[in-house]
Amino acid sequence: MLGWFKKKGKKTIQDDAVEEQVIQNEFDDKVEAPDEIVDAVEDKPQVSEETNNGGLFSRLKERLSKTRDSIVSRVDALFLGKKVIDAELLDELEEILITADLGVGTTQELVESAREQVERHELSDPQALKRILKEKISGFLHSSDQQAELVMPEEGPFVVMVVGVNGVGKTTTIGKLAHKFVKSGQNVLLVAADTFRAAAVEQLKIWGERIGVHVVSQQTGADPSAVVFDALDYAENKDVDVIIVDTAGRLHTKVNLMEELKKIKRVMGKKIPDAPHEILLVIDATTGQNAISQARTFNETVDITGLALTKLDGTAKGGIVVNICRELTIPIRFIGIGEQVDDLRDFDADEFVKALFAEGES
Ligand SMILES: Nc1nc2c(ncn2[C@@H]2O[C@H](COP(=O)(O)OP(=O)(O)OP(=O)(O)O)[C@@H](O)[C@H]2O)c(=O)[nH]1
Ligand SMILES: [Mg+2]
Repeated sequence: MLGWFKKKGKKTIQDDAVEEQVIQNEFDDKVEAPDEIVDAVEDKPQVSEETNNGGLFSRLKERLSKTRDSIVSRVDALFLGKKVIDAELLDELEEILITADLGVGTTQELVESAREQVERHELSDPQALKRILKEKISGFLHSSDQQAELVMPEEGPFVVMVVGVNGVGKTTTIGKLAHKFVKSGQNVLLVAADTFRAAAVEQLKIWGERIGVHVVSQQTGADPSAVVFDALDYAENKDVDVIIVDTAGRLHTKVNLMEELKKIKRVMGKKIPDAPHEILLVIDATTGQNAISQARTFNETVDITGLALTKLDGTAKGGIVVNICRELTIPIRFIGIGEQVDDLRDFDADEFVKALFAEGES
């Protein structure tokens, strides 16, 4: 398992070295949220008991089962009983990969290289082709995971700004991420800069209450940049290690809303030099290929430093992970595999391939 964050110049924090104990935050303000919001959030399953790595891996495997069925099980069924690789088999393989959202470019690269190897008589056995497929997928996944861990500044709080289109899972990911930091002994502060959607502030406050983290907020309709400015002001003389800022969902094609993000970012930089240190784009894995254009546009606007890919548990189209790694140079830092607070995983390419191809302990 890779470490998932480190302080500049310090050792990586190992996820599995961290005790499962939740360290109470120094802030103990309690917030009251309306009943319907409490119900909506509390309907979600609570923290799972599972802590060992074997259990965590089998849960990952189980959550990726729809994607595994759409890629690996279909490939197995296609290859079953086949002795040779012919044009028809390659065409069907191409269709499977496209349907699983690996993307046209990725699929063509995979299938063309297989076709060439067959023509050169270097490849004839379908099982060997499956191995090659796995190696190539693994290669694509490794292409962007070099800087997967978060790097926190040596001094002052680590400021994370979370952005993305509507409903992708930003607020939920923030709750899960804040919980990870709290478990690692960090003092976390959440900032409700989604002042656009009614109930967005309450949603974040409920997360804050669940995980024992203070939330700075203002009323719906307030200027998000002002909320952020005041929050950073508030944090100035407190012992805060991590500040995570929630922002309103916005379509990447809406220029004025994208400009607003630039402003929020600028305000952070004025208050804390180099902030935000991390701009995390949340992408819904069920979105399909539109995810790539979302990432490109957000990146052009605010320079995305990392990706969180959510809802991989609910989709057969998890092949998008492969395409994102191939098409973008932005590392996938986290994957969301469910609605529970501990369903945010560090993205580990090797583990992902193992889970996808259903290998290892069950
Ligand atoms: N199955 C599953 N559901 C998820 C995951 N992440 C988030 N969700 C669900 O997706 C829905 C939307 O999540 P939010 O966190 O409110 O999304 P958001 O991006 O903050 O939405 P807006 O603020 O309205 O733009 C909720 O029902 C979440 O429980 C995940 O990894 N898996
Ligand atoms: Mg939200």
